[in-house]
Amino acid sequence: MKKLQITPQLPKFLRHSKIFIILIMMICFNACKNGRTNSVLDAKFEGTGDDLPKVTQELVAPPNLPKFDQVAKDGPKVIQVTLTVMEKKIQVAPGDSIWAFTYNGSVPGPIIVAHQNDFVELTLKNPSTNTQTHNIDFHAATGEMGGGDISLVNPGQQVVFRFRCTKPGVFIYHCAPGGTMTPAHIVSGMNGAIMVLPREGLKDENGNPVQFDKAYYFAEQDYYLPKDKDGKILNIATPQESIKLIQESMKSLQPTNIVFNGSEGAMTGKNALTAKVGEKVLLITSQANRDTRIHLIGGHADLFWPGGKFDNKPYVDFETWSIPGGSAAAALYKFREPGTYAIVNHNLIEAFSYGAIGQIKVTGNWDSTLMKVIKKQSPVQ
Ligand SMILES: [Cu+2]
Repeated sequence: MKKLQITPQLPKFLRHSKIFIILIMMICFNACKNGRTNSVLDAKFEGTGDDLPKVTQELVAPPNLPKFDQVAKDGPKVIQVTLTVMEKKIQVAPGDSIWAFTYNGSVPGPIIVAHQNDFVELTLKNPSTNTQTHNIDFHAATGEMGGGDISLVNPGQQVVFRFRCTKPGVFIYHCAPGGTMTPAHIVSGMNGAIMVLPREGLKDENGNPVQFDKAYYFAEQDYYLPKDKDGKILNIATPQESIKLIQESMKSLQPTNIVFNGSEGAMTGKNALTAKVGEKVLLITSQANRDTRIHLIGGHADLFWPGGKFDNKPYVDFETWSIPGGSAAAALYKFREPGTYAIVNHNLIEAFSYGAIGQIKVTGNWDSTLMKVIKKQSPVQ
C-alpha cells in the first residue's frame, strides 16, 4: 500500500544539507543587516564620553540649523553646546508683547544636531540679570527628568552636563523648573529641539540612503497673554509679574496667539523660507505643549517620520502631519513647482486668525506636466 505523505518534499537542491544551512545563514545575515533582529530593548552602551574627541557646535537661531554632516564621518564625539537663558520682552503680534523666557534669545531655542551615540555636553547659563530659576529637560536624554533636576540654575549660576544620544530622531527640549512653572515657562517660549541623525544618515521608504539639500526648523508656539478685565492684552512691566499672571491665564487652555517661530510674521514675507525647484528640503517642526497638524499648501511630505523618529520606516505622500504636544516631527519634500507655498497649522482658524502660518518661496521653472492653466479667468458664458 502506498504510504500517505504528510510532509512536502523539499526541492532536490535543498535536500543537500550544506546548501540548506548556507541559505538559512544568508537569510539571518540579511535580517540582522536591516536591523530587524536587534531590538531597541537590547541596546548596550560603554563609556561616559570622557575619552571621546570634543567638538564645539555653534548654535544658530531658527529656522536655520548649525553646520553638520548628514552622514557621520567618523566615530562618536562629545558635542559641546552653550545655551544662555535670556528673559526678554518680545513682540508676538502687532501690539502684543510678552516677557519671553528663551534659550539664546530666540523662540524656539536653537536646534542642536548630533548623531546617534554622540554625547551632547551642555553648558546652561542663567545670567544674574535674570529673575527666575531655569533648567532643561531633553526628551532625547535618558535619565532622571531628562536632565531637569541636575540642570536647575538660579540667576547667576551655570551648570555643565552631558548625555548620550541613544535614540535617533527629532526631540524637543524645554524648561521644567517644577509645578505650574513648567508649562508657564514653556508657553513663555522656553523650548526647542535636537535632531539626532542615524550615523549612516536618513533612509527612504525602501531603506535606501536619502540626502536632503537643506533643512529648516520651526516650532509652533502657543501664548496665553494675560488680559485686563475688559479683555485687553496687558503690557506687563516685569518678568516676575508676567510669569505670575501667565500661570492663571494659561488655565483657560485658550491661547491668545499661536505662531511659528515666536512671533507673527517670523516666517512670512521677507522672512519666508526659501528653496529651489528640485531641492529636497527637510522640514523639522516641534510643538512643546499642544497638538498641531502641519500642512504644506500645494505640496506634501514625500517622506514623513511620525514623531520624527528616524529608525522607523518613513510614511510616504502625507498631506497633513500630526505633531502631538511635547514632540517634534520631520518631513522631507522635493519641491517640483515654483511659487510661494504656505505652510500652516491646518486648523485654518489657528493659521489665519491666530498666526500659525509661514511661507516657503520656491524659485525655478514651471512644470506643466503637473499643473497647467487651460483658460484664464473670463466672464461666465
Ligand atoms: Cu525656565
